[in-house]
Amino acid sequence: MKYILGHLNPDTDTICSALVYEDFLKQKGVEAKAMALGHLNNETKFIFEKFSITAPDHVHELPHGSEIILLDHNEEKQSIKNVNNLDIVEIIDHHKVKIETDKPISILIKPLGSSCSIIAEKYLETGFPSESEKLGVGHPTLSKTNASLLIAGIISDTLFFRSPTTTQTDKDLVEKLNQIAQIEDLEKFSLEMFDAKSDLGDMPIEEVVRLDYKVFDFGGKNYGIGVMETTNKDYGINRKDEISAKLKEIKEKDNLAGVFFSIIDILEEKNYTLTSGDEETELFTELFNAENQNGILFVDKLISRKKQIVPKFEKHFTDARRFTQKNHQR
Ligand SMILES: [Mn+2]
Repeated sequence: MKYILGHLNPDTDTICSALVYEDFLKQKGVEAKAMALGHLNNETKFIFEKFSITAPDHVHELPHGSEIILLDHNEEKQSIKNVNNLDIVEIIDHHKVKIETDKPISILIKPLGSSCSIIAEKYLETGFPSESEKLGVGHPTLSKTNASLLIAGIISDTLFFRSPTTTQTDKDLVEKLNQIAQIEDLEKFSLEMFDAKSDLGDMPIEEVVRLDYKVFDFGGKNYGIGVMETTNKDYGINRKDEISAKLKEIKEKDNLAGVFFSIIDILEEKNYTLTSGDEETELFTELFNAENQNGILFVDKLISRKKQIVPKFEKHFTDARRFTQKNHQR
């Protein structure tokens, strides 16, 4: 059995790509099971209700030596707890590569807007057959529901093509997929998704922060970066003091060098960031030329953690390390 695992704090792309890939592998005659490393967010729940999908089982740890496929991530810190004693047999992802393996494995990493795009391309290789074509064992076809799930993943990760991570391929794939999915109004569908994601009610603040949260190793130090992609930015801004206090707490508790939390207004494409302390505020302000608005760091058009935020940090810490090394050599 191959377990297909998306990343911790799962989002729509990670869940949908894993589920559809499970179906793809099964149709190829491979025993596979998609599992979720955490609760589904409200956007994913909305999708599952809309298309009557059963949520994948949760998993916290797997038995030693289990075969796993990493989907939508390749970093240990974003993966299942005991990833180190599991057997990674395959990786499918669209993030920067940061992995070392002890044997050759199958790796498919593409600079596309979502992992669902990469899974969609697997069907494209065989001409995008719809379910009605009944090609027989070993020739996967795409059901209406699965085509819808792939569209949902692409829309979610690219913020319906607003994110700078979007490629022409993502747009072309959505058009092709929708010939099977037949979603009437994609714009309307995307707004329903974003509104569902933005509806957090009285969720405890720690859950709010960790809803879309990842830990990164920058120059040997660990930093947490959470984002809240929303159509209701005031929800986060109104809770800014609670959030800042929680970021400080998480920094201590998880032994991190710093924690950042970006409220991202999807429709206006604006970023409002909170941090775990003065040093972090200074760093963020410097890196992104942010404007301090009553304790919130405002940056226009900064909406992608993957393509805009993380690379800036990476570069900053790599340059800093080079500088120190050079000074040591002298
Ligand atoms: Mn993704």
